[in-house]
Amino acid sequence: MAQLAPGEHELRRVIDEDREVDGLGEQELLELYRSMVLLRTYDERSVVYHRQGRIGTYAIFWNHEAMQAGAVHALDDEDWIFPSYRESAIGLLRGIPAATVLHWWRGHPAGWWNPADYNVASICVPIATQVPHAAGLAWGKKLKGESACALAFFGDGATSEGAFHEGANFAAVMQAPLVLFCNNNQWAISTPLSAQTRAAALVDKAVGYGIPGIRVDGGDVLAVFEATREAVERARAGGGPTFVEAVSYRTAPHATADDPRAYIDLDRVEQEKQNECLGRYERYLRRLGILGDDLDAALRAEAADLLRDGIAQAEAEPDADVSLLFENAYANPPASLRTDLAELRRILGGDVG
Ligand SMILES: Cc1ncc(C[n+]2csc(CCOP(=O)(O)OP(=O)(O)O)c2C)c(N)n1
Ligand SMILES: [Mg+2]
Repeated sequence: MAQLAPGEHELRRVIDEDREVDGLGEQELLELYRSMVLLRTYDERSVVYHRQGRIGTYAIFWNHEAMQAGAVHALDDEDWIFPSYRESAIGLLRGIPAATVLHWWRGHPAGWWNPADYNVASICVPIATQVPHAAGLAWGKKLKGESACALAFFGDGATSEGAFHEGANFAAVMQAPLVLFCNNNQWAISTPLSAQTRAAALVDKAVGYGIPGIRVDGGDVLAVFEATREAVERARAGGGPTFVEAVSYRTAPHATADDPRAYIDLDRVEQEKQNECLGRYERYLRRLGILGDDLDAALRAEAADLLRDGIAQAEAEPDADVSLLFENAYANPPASLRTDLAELRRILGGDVG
């Protein structure tokens, strides 16, 4: 079952083939678009907020929106999402306020949420460590006889990590209801995919775990939706995990602290930008006559308002007490921490906390 024929390296597509996806009516197609516009707006505003010094270093996800929205729309609310920093705003699609995610990027504790409130785990920065967490949760759901599954987002670089292997192998052995969703944007900061693996395609890794793999165009939201839905249906039916490789190209810097001009082919970036995922989907919906100028403008204004309110709310939050930097690090804090905290308060002029 897990053996992939060479032809299966081909990317599954919907938009470019001008076909339709079963079960997606006009309303669902527009909901997908709305989610992508929300994510795009969040991302573009966040780069501006960073430049204005209003949030800290930020991991840009421009041109990743199709992968994120397509995957999440294939889930039910009971299903769990395990994001990496690249999917930091994924919770917006589950009702997490924009202010909460912006707080997270401002390093404020108000940026933490209770994962069980939204079935969205906390944003994971250590590469691939969310994969075993997701495998464990999915296995737990199976043991309890519940129908929910879990989806873990991770990058191409993450597939070289031990935690990815442990999570994928464990989920496969336990037949846990897990979707291993790989955002293959072909870069891990400055490391290209060619230096990451000798595998012809990342989806080939599925064979080693004895699980099915699907390779899909990550810039095609409908293809991502369809592929993820297939993986989710298999998981719910007791068929265990699926590896989804969504192939795209990182057209923005890794993060606001990165300058990719030192290592990336700028012509290739420009070429990929021409086919970026939101514009591609917008053109598809306009072709079908589902989206017009007025509705598009209304959806974009709605997202812009949400972000304007979100940043205002985040900035209105009082600073956290600096003692938080020292708390919860040691069961028995060494005495030096107390002097360090006193020194920090002295430096800050005693006006914080
Ligand atoms: C365990 C660990 N090692 C190294 C890093 C530093 N680091 C941050 S992002 C990154 C690249 C990850 O690339 P990829 O998995 O392809 O995800 P992408 O950023 O492209 O979404 C690395 C190595 C880290 N965060 N965690
Ligand atoms: Mg990557």
